[in-house]
Amino acid sequence: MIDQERIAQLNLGLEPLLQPDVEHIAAQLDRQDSTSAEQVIAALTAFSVAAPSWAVGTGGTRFGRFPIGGEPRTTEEKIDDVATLNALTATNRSISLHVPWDDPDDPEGLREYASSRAIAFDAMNSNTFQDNPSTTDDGKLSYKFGSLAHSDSAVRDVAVDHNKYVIDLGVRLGSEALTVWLADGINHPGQADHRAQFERVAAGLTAIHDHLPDGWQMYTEHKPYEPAFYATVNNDWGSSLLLAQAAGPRASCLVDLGHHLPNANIEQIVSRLAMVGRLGGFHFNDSKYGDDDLTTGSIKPFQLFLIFCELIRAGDGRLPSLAYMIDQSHNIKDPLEDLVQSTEAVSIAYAQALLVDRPALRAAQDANDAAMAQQLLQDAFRTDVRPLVAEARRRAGGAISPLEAYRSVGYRAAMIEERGLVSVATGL
Ligand code: RM4
Ligand code: MN
Ligand code: MN
Repeated sequence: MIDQERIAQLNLGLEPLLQPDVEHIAAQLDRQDSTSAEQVIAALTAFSVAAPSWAVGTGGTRFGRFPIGGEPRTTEEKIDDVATLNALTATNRSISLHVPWDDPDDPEGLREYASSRAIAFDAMNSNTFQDNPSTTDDGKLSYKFGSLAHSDSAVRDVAVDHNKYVIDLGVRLGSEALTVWLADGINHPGQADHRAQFERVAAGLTAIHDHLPDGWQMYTEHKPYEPAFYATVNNDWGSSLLLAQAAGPRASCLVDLGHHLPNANIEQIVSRLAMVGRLGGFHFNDSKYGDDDLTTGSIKPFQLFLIFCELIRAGDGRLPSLAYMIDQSHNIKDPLEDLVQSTEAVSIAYAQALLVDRPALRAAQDANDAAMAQQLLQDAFRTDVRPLVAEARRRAGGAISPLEAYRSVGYRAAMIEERGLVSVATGL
């Protein structure tokens, strides 16, 4: 674990450099009579984005996997890594588990463990895309041809039961949501009936929804392809919305930024789902081609900014309280470094979106003044808000420069020492 004293010490050297930058942007924002620097800092301080338990280990590709060393071997160690991340960023106060990659024997003990490190449990994720002997009738049933969409009701039943199990586990951990991403689909045209598959998934999700305890939410997550390469059942936001509507009032759609066909207008999708009250949350990442799971904001930072603009529009000036999570797979970077960078990118996009002069934008839109509308967006997007993001982190006890701090405390080397060079995390 990274000790806060050490972070404070590292910050001391950077503070004299940071303060003039913070003052400069504060003065700039004052002149513009827009959101003030203090308001941005307060919003950032309240914001948290969950880290996925499956992304603190190195991900693989179909071609290989190169463990980085010191990877967490247990859910406890994954929590330790997220606590370390949060010590640096002060912006990742919860972890999202994936079951059965994470399947604690003692959920209350795990909850205690996490809370002693100031980490809460975000949405639970159910895995019915791999065969799990423990939940598929001793391995007699298989998800090879689907789970909730399967033609065999016995397979559908174990998939529903698994989701109920994940909800029950989540209750014991203090989570309040379930995310359902399904690999169900069709690889070869004609292999299955589109409509029958969809109706079976809708029925399964309804049964899962019926099991939600009070106060719980459920998210349907769409994805156009992979591992099914001809069609997936929950392929896009339209299908996701239909499924959420079919499942019940507490189901809404989760938008994973990498789960769209190239050039999809994700910010418009966000607007539509928010409009009908079915926007549930996000899996942040970035991509060039498909579900690349690259560092958030590394390829399309403007898109990320526009998404946050839509969110603030939906929340009438404030960020709606949805499930904000990161979902990434790191093949060559140190996963914690990548998560630090993604968290920073999300905070930057959020801060920039807060700077948009919304009344002026609305006026420009109503006057059909496209040039002014563009300028207003660009003014916000081109503002270097990094000092505000760093200042918010500093005030919350995080690191002014989290990547540098992470490297200088030698966390990875210490973990290699403790956990070994070839430890392997469960996950992708
Ligand atoms: C999927 C999807 C899900 C995640 C799995 C591991 O592509 O993004 O959210 O749980 O990967
Ligand atoms: Mn996802
Ligand atoms: Mn994905």
